[in-house]
Amino acid sequence: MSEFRPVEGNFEVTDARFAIVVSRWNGDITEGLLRGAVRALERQGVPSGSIVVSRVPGAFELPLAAKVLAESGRFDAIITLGCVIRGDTPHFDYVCSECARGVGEAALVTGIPVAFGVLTTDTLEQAQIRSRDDEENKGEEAALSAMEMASLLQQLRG
Ligand code: INI
Repeated sequence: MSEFRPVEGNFEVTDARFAIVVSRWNGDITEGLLRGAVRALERQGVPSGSIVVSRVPGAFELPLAAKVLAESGRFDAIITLGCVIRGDTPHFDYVCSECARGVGEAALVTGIPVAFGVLTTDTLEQAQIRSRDDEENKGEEAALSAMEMASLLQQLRG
């Protein structure tokens, strides 16, 4: 059996810079996601001076802000945080799909990782569970993904 040299991301990202874009819609939830994301970054030793937080009105606006931040060349990864609750809006599907598509496109056109920390839930209770200050916090998960991808791309680019 051949030995392959693994090329994998890790969480040694103390010299990396991160931008977090947070939507103000469902602010109680998105601020919980933000606390989780910052907690994860700081746990890995990312200094607060290497984290920029920017706010947008709603999840629909996340992709453009993420793209502009990625294009700035100042960040190794972007983290988007938002919350869309099905019961709150008849255009739930449009907001969610456009947000997800746009976040993915921002990463592909800029070559900078953009993590998708956007909750799309049926109820407020489901969103609360995923934004609490515990291990289920999805902001934390998005930050972990951003760190791993920043590290992986550094290695892939040599
Ligand atoms: N934006 C959200 O982030 N979450 C929602 O639940 C939501 N609802 O319910 O409508 C929402 N709408 C606003 C949207 O993201 C845009 O800000 C708005 O359409 C202006 O472009």
